[in-house]
Amino acid sequence: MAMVEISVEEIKASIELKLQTLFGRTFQNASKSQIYKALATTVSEYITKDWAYSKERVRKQNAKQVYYLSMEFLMGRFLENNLMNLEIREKVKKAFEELDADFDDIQSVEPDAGLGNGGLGRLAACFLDSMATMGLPGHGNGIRYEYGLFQQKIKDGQQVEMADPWLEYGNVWEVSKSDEPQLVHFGGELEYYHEGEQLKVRYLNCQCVKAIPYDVPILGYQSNLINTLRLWGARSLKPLDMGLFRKGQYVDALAEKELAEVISKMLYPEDIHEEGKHLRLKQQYFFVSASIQSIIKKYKNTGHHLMDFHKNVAIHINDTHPALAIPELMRILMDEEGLNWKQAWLISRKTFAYTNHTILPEAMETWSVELIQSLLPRIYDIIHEINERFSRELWELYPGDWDRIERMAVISHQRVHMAKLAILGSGSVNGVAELHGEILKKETFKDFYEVYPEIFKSITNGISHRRFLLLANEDLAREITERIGKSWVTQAEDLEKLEAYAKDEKFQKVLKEIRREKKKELADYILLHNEIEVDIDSIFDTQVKRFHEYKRQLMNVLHIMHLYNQILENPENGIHPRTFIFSGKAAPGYHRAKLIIKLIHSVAERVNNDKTIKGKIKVVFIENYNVTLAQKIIPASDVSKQISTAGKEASGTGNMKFMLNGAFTLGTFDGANIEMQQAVGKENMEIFGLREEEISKIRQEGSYRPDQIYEENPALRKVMDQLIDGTLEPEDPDIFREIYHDLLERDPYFILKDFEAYCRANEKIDELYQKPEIWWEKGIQNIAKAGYFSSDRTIKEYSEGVWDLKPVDPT
Ligand code: HBZ
Repeated sequence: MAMVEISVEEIKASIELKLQTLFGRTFQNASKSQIYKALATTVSEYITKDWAYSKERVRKQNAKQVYYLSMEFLMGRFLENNLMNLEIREKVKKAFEELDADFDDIQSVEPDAGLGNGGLGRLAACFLDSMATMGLPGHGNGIRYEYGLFQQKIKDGQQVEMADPWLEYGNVWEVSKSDEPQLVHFGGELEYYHEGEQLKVRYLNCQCVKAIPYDVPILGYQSNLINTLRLWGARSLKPLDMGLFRKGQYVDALAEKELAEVISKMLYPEDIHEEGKHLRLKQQYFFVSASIQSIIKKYKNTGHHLMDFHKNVAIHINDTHPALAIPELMRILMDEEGLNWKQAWLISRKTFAYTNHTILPEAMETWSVELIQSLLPRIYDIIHEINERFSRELWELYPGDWDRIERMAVISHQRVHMAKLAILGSGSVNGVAELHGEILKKETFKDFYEVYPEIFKSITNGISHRRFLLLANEDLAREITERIGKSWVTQAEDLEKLEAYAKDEKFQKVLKEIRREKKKELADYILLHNEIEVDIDSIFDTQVKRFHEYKRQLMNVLHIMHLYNQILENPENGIHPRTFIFSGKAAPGYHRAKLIIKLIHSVAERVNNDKTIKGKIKVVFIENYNVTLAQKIIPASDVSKQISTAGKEASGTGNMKFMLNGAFTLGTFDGANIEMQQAVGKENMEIFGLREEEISKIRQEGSYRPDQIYEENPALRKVMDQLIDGTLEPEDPDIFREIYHDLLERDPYFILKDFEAYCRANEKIDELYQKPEIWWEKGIQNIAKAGYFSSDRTIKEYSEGVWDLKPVDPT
């Protein structure tokens, strides 16, 4: 839907009317939440009408559609994003002004839809935004978790997890379709039998769960295509057992119902780590089976032949979590639609595409044969057959090479390897940045690359530049548009026109003032939530992301301790004041990551309360990082820290959001940082530290001795010793001892090795910041070159190179 024709008066009238009809209230005596709902319902009604036309248009044009299957969609708030896409944000704000109410206050009632952990889930959300904007028929399929990612509280410097019941007060944006359920089967036994020539299968004694679709409309900017995010909720098929109920066994009566519905209860909070839990496998199959069934049903309604399925449908699997979609499609095509193995396999390989998001071994999914066999007997049989046929093919290719065949087997050591299944069943496999794609080919999936080189690709990630600039930094967006016109909103490469303004003093000043305003807003937030006063003229130096050792938040803290020591030694030290900002969650069971959060708080306590350093450095940890907070923190940041150990961060996407807002990146040669630097030039980004090849070599040689670095670098030694000498937690001086020992003895993420270079890079930032004409010129250069990192470009590459998808004709 392009721009909505609605006046300020009409908006006000509609809100008033909705308040009366929904809640029996007037604007004056309505609560914030009622006003939010009245506004959101107004907007959603506009959308739903066009949604219907949109589906009709896609159907009539017989357009190919893509389904993006993902366990995670980290959507954030909908209201303001939808208002932006409908181009009525200004008018709504005006309406609120006239009603004498604060729009920000009202929109803050909306929960942040946190159905994801981090990068992988946010990427899925950005892709939905781009597909709708570009007129591409692409839909998300996932799980309607009742509880999103936990809310993080900090108590005594430690992370405490609280539930996130985000649906507690309803969700205005979803439409539940309880009359269009799919049935998903678990467990039971199989009975194979013949019907004429054909081998058929019956399921006996299985547990059946109802999957209810909840559809959320996905709008694009100035686009009249509205796509769908379909989230599946689990419902028990059995009505409450009234027999038990009458006998007074209420709890037993409810238990079975609960057992089914627990499937969509909550999001697993682990990012980059697999737990291999029974319920997690159930979640995966639940949403994958429901999605594939409903996709096939819809396809069959078009009347096309199933052998042409892949010409009309592409299915993307977001990492291996939805990889069971492959055997599930095979199952339906063979068992229910009567196709033979060869036909079903051909269609699968032409339909599916798989993206890998990490090479960390602990994230590689495998499931025990026993578990899959008992929970999904038919699916197991199909995976087994895929493996048998593949092993035979390999035997032809590499006769006698048992080692290789064993290495490549989908089922080995009594486990099913999901990445291998995903590769075999897909026509395209991709990494998410150039370096990552290369590592997949050369290392992680080397054997498979040798057999199927043509299916391997790298497609560098991107971000929704509309949410993270037009929405999150409205003033900056306006100033950009004033100079280069509005085309950048849909053609992000046009940001390049800003290069002409890089040396323009006026524009530099504008950027500086807007940054200052954003820093002021963030400082107010910090004062309110952390009770810490920060200086908005200090450098806001930010590292926000999930806590993981490979992301090296620890290196950041050690450097802060070092800087603090330096200032104590030399109080006249000429450094520019700096505020170090951290935010991010640690997986609840990830002890070390949580300890690093504690360390940041201990250092903050010490540094922030030391009057002798005259506020030269401050350390702030902002609790409960989520999409909404990202939109607040990123535009207020001067420096973006992207300091993962080279080779470990597949791409990163936070890095791109900072660049887009004109922050200066201090990063390693990792993930998309490398491409960002290629785009913006060496002088506009500070890259430091070991490269991936160097680290690989050191690892292979086994020659790394962190203890030697400790011996040779007195400043570093001092910092390390402070971890264990009671400087930080006098009451509990051993609390950080394990970190100390691990750094000294193993340092698997090369923190000590990169420490010196990291310190130098930080000094460089300090120098640069003190030369405003150079600093702000670099800021502008970064914005100008950020266009490539829009998810519009990424989606264009997927559409053309993977899905063969074309925009629908808007008329
Ligand atoms: O995906 C992230 C990467 O760490 C990040 O570099 C990248 O930018 C982003 C989007 O591509 N990965 C994740 O968020 N999660 C996983 O990679 C993951 C993979 C397998 C799992 C669990 C998590 O079992």
